[in-house]
Amino acid sequence: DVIDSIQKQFIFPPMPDGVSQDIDHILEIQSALAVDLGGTNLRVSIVSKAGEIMHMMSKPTPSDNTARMESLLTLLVDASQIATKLNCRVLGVGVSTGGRVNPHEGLVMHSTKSLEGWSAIDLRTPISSALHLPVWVDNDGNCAALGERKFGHGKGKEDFLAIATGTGIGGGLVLNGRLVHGSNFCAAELGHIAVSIDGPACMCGSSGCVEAYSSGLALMREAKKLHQAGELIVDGMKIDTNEIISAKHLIQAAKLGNKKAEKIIHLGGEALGTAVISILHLLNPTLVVLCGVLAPTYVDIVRETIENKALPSARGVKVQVSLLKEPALMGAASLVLEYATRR
Ligand code: ADP
Ligand code: BMX
Ligand code: MG
Ligand code: CA
Ligand code: ZN
Repeated sequence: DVIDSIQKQFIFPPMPDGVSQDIDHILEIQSALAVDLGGTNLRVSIVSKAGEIMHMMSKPTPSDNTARMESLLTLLVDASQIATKLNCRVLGVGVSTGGRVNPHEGLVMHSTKSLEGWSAIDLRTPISSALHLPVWVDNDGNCAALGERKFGHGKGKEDFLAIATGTGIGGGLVLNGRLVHGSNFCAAELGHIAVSIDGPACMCGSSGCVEAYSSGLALMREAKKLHQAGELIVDGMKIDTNEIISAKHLIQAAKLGNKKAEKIIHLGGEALGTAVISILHLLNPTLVVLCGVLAPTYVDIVRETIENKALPSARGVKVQVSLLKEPALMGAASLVLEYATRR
């Protein structure tokens, strides 16, 4: 408030009473409402033009479409009220979601079982009717790449790849400075690059996809198997009886010297590295940004796999862990912040 009054007194010349509201308007923070809908979590936040997360809410992703849409709209309405209190002027809504998305129509065309039933869903119409704001929608891996391009390691880069590790494995590709969507919005679905002819079943209905080896869900599947065999818990580990066994426990076990857990994680990292090599040999980008919860776990193994198996000319690629807290959310915000002000 003190700064506010100083700004009003000194930066802006004194004005008659009626005009002071315009100054408040100038001092508003231009911002976006950003959504990230993943296989496990639904996040809604207010992101400022400078890339600051002003407010964040999250809840587990509901399991049916009606509840998903309801939660989404409720959180967005709450966020827009909070935005007013924070003096944020909301320019629009950006939505990052799993699935193949037609961004021109704001439509989720198709989802794998990780968002069961989330197919042929028009997100733009209900959100824009409820909030009276323009709405942008894109795939979450694509949004992660956009987040990296605007606020992260991808700044100023012509060619790079973003890989998002979460429940699944998402991907986003920037080529010649542009995000690639492909002929039917299925480009950069990196989770479904095959690394084996047979291999474990994938949520997409196929098998041997990198997602079936390296995702949070894949590690959870293996952690549960180990636990059932009584081979997960090692000295220094404690798991409550009601706790759901997940990737987190597998990583913890590996760190505490569980060799079987270590081997599973190494296989996940090698699978991811193998998928990355395929992309290097297809596109030869300069940078790969690893995003999401598993990025720090996998980065060294991915680098080592590239070093051992990629063609010498492709090995120069930089592999970096994202420094952003929420790359996909930042990318969803960037859709609004880049395009709302351009119109
Ligand atoms: P979404 O896939 O919904 O976008 P997140 O990016 O929040 O979700 O990631 C959720 C996944 O990450 C789940 O599979 C969960 O088990 C896993 N996970 C969450 N925290 C950790 C952690 N500390 N270490 C490893 N895995 C984690
Ligand atoms: C799945 C697929 C991708 C998504 C990726 C990461 C669906 C619903 N999802 O491969 O589109 O980018 O998961 O998603 O088809 P997350 O749930 O890990 O955030
Ligand atoms: Mg996600
Ligand atoms: Ca993608
Ligand atoms: Zn698959």
